[in-house]
Amino acid sequence: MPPEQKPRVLSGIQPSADSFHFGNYFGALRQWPPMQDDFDTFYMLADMHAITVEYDPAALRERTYVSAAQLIAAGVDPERSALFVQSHVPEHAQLAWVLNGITGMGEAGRMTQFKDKSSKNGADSVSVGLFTYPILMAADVLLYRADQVPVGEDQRQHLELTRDLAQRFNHRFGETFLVPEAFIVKETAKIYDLQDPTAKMSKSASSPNGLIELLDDPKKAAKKIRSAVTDSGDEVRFDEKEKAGVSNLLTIYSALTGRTVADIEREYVGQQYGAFKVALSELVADFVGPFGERTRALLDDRAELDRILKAGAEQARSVASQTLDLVYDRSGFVRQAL
Ligand code: ATP
Ligand code: LTN
Repeated sequence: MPPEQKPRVLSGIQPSADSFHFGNYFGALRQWPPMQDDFDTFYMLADMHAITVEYDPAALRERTYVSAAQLIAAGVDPERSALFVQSHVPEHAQLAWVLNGITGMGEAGRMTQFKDKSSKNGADSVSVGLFTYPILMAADVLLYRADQVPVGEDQRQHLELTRDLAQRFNHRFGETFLVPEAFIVKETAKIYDLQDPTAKMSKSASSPNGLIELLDDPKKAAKKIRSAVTDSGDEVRFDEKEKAGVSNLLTIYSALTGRTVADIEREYVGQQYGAFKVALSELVADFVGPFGERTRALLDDRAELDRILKAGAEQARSVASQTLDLVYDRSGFVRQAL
């Protein structure tokens, strides 16, 4: 199929850490490369989202490159996808402003991620940018008229808001946006912290041992798996309520091998956690080792990364500018004389 006939996908990730973690990877990123077969794919480094909390500019710049390299190492193919940096495409900020005008304070205030983050940091230290973050995210998606948006469970509510805003704009100003769907893989929609298996694996985890980073040293990653918190029983069985830690490890095992959870349970019948954790720790080390090497090799050629991101931004802009033109027109802005 020629690319213009394929349905579109857009997703984004913030370059807000030195490495992506297993939550990002299994929850979202892993879905990105296979979607290149059937969709016209746009993958974005959300640097403008990353400045909504306190940050260091030099670190942001470096993390943007490291993030681009990790996406390519994970299988995003710049020949088949537009891989780009959000701030290279000014239409994102421009559309976000228009959408600000049709978003209610109340509906923005109901976003649970904002509520969680602001209650953690104290409401006074939270920026207006963090509050309007989901509106920028809606702009990201709607500019490309994306059909599907592959993300983890924690982004579902933001996608609901995106859908609401698309419908509202279409209703008030005429059909303009496509109403997108969240693409969430149930089994891996939420990966939990290894030290606190009731909390989601997150960059801002309380203990660094709670998350496997894709750029972790393989030995360190293996050790984190061996010392993951499991309950006091000894049966390798999937039971999210009673055995949250083991269940999380089973999810990771299944995702890494493509085997079903039931099949893995069967292999470990009559064995204790030890053998299971050792086997998983080896799988994890075998995954992060080559992944880190691929990423570091890509980072050795910054000029090539710059070239890839430039081509991606050009491709993205050619689509985004058309949508924005239509939006400005529908919004009643006077067109500049030619
Ligand atoms: P964090 O909480 O680690 O700071 P985040 O959700 O704020 O992460 P991103 O790095 O932008 O920010 O997330 C990128 C993608 O990873 C999103 O699609 C998100 O849903 C997904 N994701 C993040 N954590 C997890 C998790 N623990 N399980 C499943 N998916 C996750
Ligand atoms: N807010 C998202 C990252 C993100 C995104 C997007 C995801 C920014 N823009 C557009 C999908 C579509 C997060 O994962 N924290």
